Amino acid sequence: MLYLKTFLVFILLIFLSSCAKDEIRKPNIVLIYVDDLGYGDIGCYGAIGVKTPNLDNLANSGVRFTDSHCAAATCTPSRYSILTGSYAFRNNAQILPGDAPILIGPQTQTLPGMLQKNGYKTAIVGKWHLGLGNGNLDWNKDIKPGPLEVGFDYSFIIPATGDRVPCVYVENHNVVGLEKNDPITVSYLEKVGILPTGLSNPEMLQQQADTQHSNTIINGISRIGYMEGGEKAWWVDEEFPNMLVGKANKFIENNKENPFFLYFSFHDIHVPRVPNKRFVGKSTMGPRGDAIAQMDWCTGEIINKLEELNIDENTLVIFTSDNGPVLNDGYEDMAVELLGEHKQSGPFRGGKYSAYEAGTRIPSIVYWPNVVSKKVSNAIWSQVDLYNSIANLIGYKLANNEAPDSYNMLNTILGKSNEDRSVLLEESFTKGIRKGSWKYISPVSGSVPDWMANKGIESGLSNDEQLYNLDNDIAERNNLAKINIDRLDSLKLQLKLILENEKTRK
Ligand code: NG6
Ligand code: CA
Repeated sequence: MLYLKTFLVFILLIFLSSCAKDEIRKPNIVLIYVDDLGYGDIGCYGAIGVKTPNLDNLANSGVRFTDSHCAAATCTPSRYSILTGSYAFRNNAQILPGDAPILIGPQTQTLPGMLQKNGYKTAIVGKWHLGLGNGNLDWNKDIKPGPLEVGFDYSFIIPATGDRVPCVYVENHNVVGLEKNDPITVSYLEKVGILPTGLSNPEMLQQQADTQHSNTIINGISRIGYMEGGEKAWWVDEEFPNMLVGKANKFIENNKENPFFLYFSFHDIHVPRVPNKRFVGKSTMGPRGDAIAQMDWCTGEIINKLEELNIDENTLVIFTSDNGPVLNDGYEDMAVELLGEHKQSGPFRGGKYSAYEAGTRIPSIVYWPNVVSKKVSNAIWSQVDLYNSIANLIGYKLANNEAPDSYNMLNTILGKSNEDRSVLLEESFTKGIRKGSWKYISPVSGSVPDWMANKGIESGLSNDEQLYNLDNDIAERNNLAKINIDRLDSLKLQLKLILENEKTRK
């Protein structure tokens, strides 16, 4: 009898403890990942030519960071790092063509995969740009491996970029709306099929483009790469905001009862910039500014949905960008001519592609009503740290070989601490390293590619070593490499250690 009683009490205890666990629900996580948004491009960071009321609201009750960084100055490496917690150089991640095989290997542990293991439903909606398939992909069959094979439960993607073919959405394993009798062919080597190109038919274009962006015309825009077929499946660029917000909010609705992770990866404000007509003229800067207004609206729609479902207080929202800003990135959209007083890079030098600060120093806002309080934080952290920090948030301990470069910066990210990352790697066409206010940039041999030089992009590439003290030289003008040798040597050593070790986190 005593035995039976003890047994029943034991069962009751187990039952109660499992109820308690259910009550402490894991927070939802929404990562809003904007494309090519610069430090100075939104209101709360000093934008002049465009208003961003939704983002300013987030910053009014969240943490706004002034020294947070994407892992690299271009998209593919940054995305690789944010999803794997690994520096991009470890897998030689560089801007991929639209027919590249998947960059994240099947054994790689990923942020969404880690969350999946911990009971989250995970989704990507928006730009992928990490490759699909294993080479020679047939777009008319099952498209895999892709996001579903590396940790996402649901995927609705722009496969590469808006300026690259194929110009179709892929939902889970298939091109959306593809008809059997009109198969898709894609090539980055030679023209396929008979569709007009920017070079053959410039009169068909909404925006004139440089030669790299003058291949197949889809929706009045010439792209990088050639495609043929799949006409019913072609996207309409102007509909990106409605389409992507629609899919993102549907995923949120479907998962409102369980923890979810949404990686909402914008097309804006990447080229081609052809915002929906609702946003045309919303800025004084032409299509680039209007695309920022559109991006602000999209963000607001996600927040509204969280509020409407009454789950905003249980959702950590992280808003940030994949690399710094660029004005002319291949299309004649007046971004340079209409810039006015607006400073897309804020006070920093360079932008997208650049080794200078504006390459990776981007706006980041962390918003979580009633958990995170309003703050402006100058702490240094990198997006590569999100993996480990989120693991800590949900009480998961990383395996030894998981997310090798991801530091636990949770307290900094939630605004509870001002602690800096001990050293910060900034990847670009070379490597930079920051320790506090000091910054070192590795020299490179050779010259800057023509397309960069022609577009007025300050690459930061130099045959000489560069050392700056951002405390009194925020725009990296005064190279101290020959003056402060000790500092130079110590930063070089830090960089060497990163490059030589397979793992940099504790
Ligand atoms: C570059 C393209 C640029 C853009 C970029 C990728 C040229 C000359 N430029 O190669 O237009 O597509 O790749 O941008 O082809 S990113 O944000 O995805 O890194
Ligand atoms: Ca980008």
